[in-house]
Amino acid sequence: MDIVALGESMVTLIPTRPGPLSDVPAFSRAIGGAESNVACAMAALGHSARWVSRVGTDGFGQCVTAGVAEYGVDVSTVRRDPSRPTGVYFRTAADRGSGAHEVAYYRAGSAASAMSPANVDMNAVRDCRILHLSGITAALSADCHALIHRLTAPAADRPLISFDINHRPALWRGKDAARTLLELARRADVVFVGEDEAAQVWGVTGGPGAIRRLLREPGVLVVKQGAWGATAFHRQAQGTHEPTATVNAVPEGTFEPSPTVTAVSAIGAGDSFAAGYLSATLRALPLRQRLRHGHLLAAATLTTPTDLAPPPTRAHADHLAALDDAAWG
Ligand code: KDG
Repeated sequence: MDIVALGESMVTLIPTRPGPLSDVPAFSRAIGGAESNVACAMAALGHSARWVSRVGTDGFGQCVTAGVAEYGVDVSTVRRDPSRPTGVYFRTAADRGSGAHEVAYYRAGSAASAMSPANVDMNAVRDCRILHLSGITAALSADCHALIHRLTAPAADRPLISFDINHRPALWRGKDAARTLLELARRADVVFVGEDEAAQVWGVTGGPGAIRRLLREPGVLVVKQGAWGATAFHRQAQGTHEPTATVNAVPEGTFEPSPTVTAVSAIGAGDSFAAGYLSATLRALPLRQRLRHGHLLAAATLTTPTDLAPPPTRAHADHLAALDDAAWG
């Protein structure tokens, strides 16, 4: 597999009109899950992708699994647990001023929250070029945390570990998000984090360079800076699929501005960004092109109400990413 993504996916209830959860009268059903969002976008771009997880035997488990499979993702190792439900979450439309969403999770005790090193097919997880994980899974349960800890353990033959911090405060109440997320990020090869997210979790406010120092200079660090752009640091070759010569990294970090779009909802945009960046990494494109592919996929999701938008085709994305700097500035 080019990529394996492990994590919980849920039925997502999207409001049919703006307003607080207390007022919204009806919702439409979609699917969401940070890691499966990445797998779906990668599959849509032509990569082989697998999603590894657990769902209930309820209809929602069937719906989520079928929805991910529709993108061409391998779901053959997703296990169904008759004793636990599939997670569900509701959210509001983005607030007009702040862009924030009100989110209500119904996922405590879900089938995915019972994932552990004992009930997940570890060979299916490790048999890939990139293993994509996120901080969400570590927050779900002690077993899930143990699983992520095991998968990020140093090992000579492990795949490239991509880790998106994905700080979800609602999942960390009473738990130490800062310490856990820092420890996991320091074990990863490629780390994605929002500049605002790093400030929220770790209180680090000195920009991308300060985040890099805190994380002890991971092989690749991508700091997302919202509507402004993103900065990537690339320390060294990350495996045989990563010819250093084509990367064009600079020590102070490579900044690439975001295209200007009218955002409908930011939920899922970070996953799309990661997919674009990782897809371009697998294709050994230069660093600026990796950032541009990340921005292009994020723009597609930003402009839709759902957690994942079908990405542009690879040929279309290549065309847009190759436009000159004036079009990107
Ligand atoms: O990144 C988008 C995800 O947050 C969304 O799809 C739902 O996985 C989700 C979560 O745990 O919030």
